[in-house]
Amino acid sequence: MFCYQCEQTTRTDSGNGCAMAKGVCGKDQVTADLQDLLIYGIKGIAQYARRARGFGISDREADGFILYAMFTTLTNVNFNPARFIAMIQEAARLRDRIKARYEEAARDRGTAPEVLNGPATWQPVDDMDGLLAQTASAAVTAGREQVGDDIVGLRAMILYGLKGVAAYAHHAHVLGYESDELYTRFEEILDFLAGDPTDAEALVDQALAVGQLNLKALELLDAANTDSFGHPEPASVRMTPVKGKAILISGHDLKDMAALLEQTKGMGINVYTHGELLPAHGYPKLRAYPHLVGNYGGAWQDQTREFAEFPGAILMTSNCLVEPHPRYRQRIFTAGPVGWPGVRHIANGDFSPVIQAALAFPGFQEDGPEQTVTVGFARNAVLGVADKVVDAVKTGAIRHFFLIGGCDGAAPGRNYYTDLADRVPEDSVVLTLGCGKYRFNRHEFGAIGGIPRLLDIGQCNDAYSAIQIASALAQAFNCGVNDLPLSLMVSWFEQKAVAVLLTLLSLGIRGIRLGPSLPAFLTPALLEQLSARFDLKPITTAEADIEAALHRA
Ligand code: FS2
Ligand code: SF4
Repeated sequence: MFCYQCEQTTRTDSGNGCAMAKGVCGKDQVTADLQDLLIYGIKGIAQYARRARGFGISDREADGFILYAMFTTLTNVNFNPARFIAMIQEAARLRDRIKARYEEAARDRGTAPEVLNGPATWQPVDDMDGLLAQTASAAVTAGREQVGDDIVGLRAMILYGLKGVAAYAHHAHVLGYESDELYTRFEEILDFLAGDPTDAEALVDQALAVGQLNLKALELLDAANTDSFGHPEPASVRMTPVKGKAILISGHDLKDMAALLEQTKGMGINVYTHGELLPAHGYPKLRAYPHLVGNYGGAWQDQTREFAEFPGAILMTSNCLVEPHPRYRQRIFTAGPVGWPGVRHIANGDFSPVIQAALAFPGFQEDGPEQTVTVGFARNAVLGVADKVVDAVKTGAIRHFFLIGGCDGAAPGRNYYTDLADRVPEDSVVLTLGCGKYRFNRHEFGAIGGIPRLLDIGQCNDAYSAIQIASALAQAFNCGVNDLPLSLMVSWFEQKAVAVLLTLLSLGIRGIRLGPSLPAFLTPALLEQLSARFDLKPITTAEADIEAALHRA
């Protein structure tokens, strides 16, 4: 096992990465190795899918499978070895189907099909021991002795960025939004990785191409969400319980949430959002369900305590899942890409088992005190008052915008982001995005001329909204995004954040502050390169970084 895909990876003097029997996230060696093999199998599909497209052949089932299967390998998504074994076999089946179609098309046109190697020829064996014996060439560090840490790090950055793209594109896919252009580029980049590239410049170019591809995925997801559920609007969300039976829904998936709300209609069960589903309250078509009563709990890393205390059923629709405690193992369910051995999985969108569990548990015995937060400042809502915002900047009422975007985690260094939000001067606005906000979104921030000082744009999945807001402001001021009084303070944790960071870099955005620690897969040489080209900087202290942002240091 070797994995260094997330921020919380093991860091030691002798090297960074989770390499023992279990990763910090709880992923065991078998699951980690099976995930590597699955990625290897997916590269094999892409090798043939890319070539088949040259003959006008595409395979939508394989395209969708690639997104779903890659999503299962993100941090805190799926820990169930049995699911990985099944997906590895499915990857080989899909690859062989596309291979046959590609070779037939080539022969029909009188050309010899290309003879491919690596993942294209891999034959996964049926039994677990045999499979695990095949992991050497699939490991993320394969070839490190020959090519060195910089090349392995660049390959890893591309792969992890693609995992993030896969997650975003999968959320769009389940709502019926797909793009051939996205699939084509995605598979081209996977095919590039399958060739074990060693040219550093080409690798950097492909990493930025992943950033551009991610922008397409984010745009597609934004269209999927807003077409399906309306544009988010500012909405006040209750943060305390309401008496009655209860279901808690966590993760990011709006389709699962809509289906759960529909299936619990009129049953006397209250539905609460958790974690990254908090911004879902801003969508008019979701908010319209009266039994969507509020939000419960905070960010993902607090779930063991919060889920244990929640007196109903719990549904995880995507990351971040941590090992379910026995106190709630019988009433937590997974859906979509998520999995944990022994935890019941809803594969068909029928949430009856979740509803039965909710009815069997006592629910909340009384109402909690009223406490609310406001969500829903996505692009449409912010740009709807763009004139007011632009005027406030012109008159000096708003001096600066701090976008605190990204994830939360258990590391103590993450207090930086709370300090930052609390210390931002009174004449500046804090924009939030992702689950990093839960540490401070109940604090009092007030308003500037009627504009709230804390504007929540949404999930990490809503990064497109943030980019659109920044672009529109730049247009209004007739300048570039880098010239706006805007500082991006990115708190990264997992691979979606890698994808978003690559998007921002590919858009030429400079001076991003990244923390709480820098990616372990980036070597000092790579960091130096990114810093020279994009002025990418590590966080320091909240006071110093605010000072530097205000004075553009
Ligand atoms: Fe937070 Fe976890 Fe949103 Fe990330 S709930 S760290 O995977 O996706 O952000
Ligand atoms: Fe370690 Fe993160 Fe990989 Fe889990 S996902 S094994 S914590 S690097």
